Amino acid sequence: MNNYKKNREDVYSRLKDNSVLIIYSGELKQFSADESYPFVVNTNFYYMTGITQENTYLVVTRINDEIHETILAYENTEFHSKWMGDYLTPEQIFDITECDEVRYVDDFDDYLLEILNNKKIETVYLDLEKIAFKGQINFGEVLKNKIENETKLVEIEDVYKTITTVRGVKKDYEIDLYRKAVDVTREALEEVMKELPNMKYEYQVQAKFEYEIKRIANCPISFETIAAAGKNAAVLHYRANDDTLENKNMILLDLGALYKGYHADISRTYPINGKFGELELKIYNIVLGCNKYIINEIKPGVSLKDLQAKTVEYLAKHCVSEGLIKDESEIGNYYFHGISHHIGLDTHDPMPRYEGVLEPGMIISCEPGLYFKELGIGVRIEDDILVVENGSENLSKDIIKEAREIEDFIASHRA
Ligand SMILES: [Mn+2]
Repeated sequence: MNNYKKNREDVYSRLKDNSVLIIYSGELKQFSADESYPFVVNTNFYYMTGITQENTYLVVTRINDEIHETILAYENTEFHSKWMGDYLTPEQIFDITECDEVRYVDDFDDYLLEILNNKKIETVYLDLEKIAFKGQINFGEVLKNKIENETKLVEIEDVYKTITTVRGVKKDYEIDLYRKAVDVTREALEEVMKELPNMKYEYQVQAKFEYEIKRIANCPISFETIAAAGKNAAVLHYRANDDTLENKNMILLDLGALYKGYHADISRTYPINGKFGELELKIYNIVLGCNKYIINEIKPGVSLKDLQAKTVEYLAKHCVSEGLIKDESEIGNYYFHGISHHIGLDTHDPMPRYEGVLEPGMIISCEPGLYFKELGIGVRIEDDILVVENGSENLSKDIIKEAREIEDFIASHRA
């Protein structure tokens, strides 16, 4: 049984009998005349099928515990093949998904009616994730309205939390892909460090990283690269990357390579000229100490809330003892984000169990930071951590972060 089929089985095992599950891959968004935005697949659909093609449905009926899986996808036309290349053929879809049946997506409405007319079907499961973004269509909602217009005899249930809960615990094949995403990020960061002392602008650091991940493994970015020098590092989601590196001591990089759907999410803070200043080093080492302390605290049974409380306590205590703040209550001015989030098919993977506790197989970030804007200093050090039976494994442990190691690396590769 292949990975995607196994993922589907793990979801079905939590659903009721005499039901149908319908998941949609999403639509291509028009950009201008004949250009569209790059297609971003619904990650729940991808998790269950391995397909990244637009306008594709997974429809699964379960009747008297008999499961039947159908994929509905585009039919190739001469015109489309000539201009854009081929859509997946039915044979390719069988190969990727190991589903039972492939139909053309033009048949979707008829097929839906056929299923709803089956008197055995009592429940329809849809991905009804409520996204509050203005004006954006939720395809689950569209489908829900359509079904409610056709029949009042079925109960519609949201399957979003079920799928994301299954997704929360990563399978071995996913962990392998994640390791690859982190390793590409490591290799690219090393190339960045080698050239850093010769660079003049934040965007050159960004460009170097993004070029390298593309060159190494054809990876796109996990999210918009943050390359924030000096006081810009105090802006959490700094996007401009257009400032000069001149007269700034450090640059904060928050970035990652996206490998086959899996998002590395790494932060490192480097001295631009290759050597940490005294004050910079003091702040850097508090954040590094906190990063290592929290990684040690990550284990099954612990919640992200516990980790956050420990982070605040650690940073406050050390900032006071190093004379950076007078009272521990001031720490909120210099550390003001969460220590951790789940990572996987999304950079911020859905967290249905945010209130719950960590389990083996979950992958989370560990990203303490300190931001002293008035000093022109911001530091964040972020690793990607796999929760294992007896604690945690730092998947990004090979991306160097000791101040001395960074200085030595830059010095020994200086052009
Ligand atoms: Mn992060």
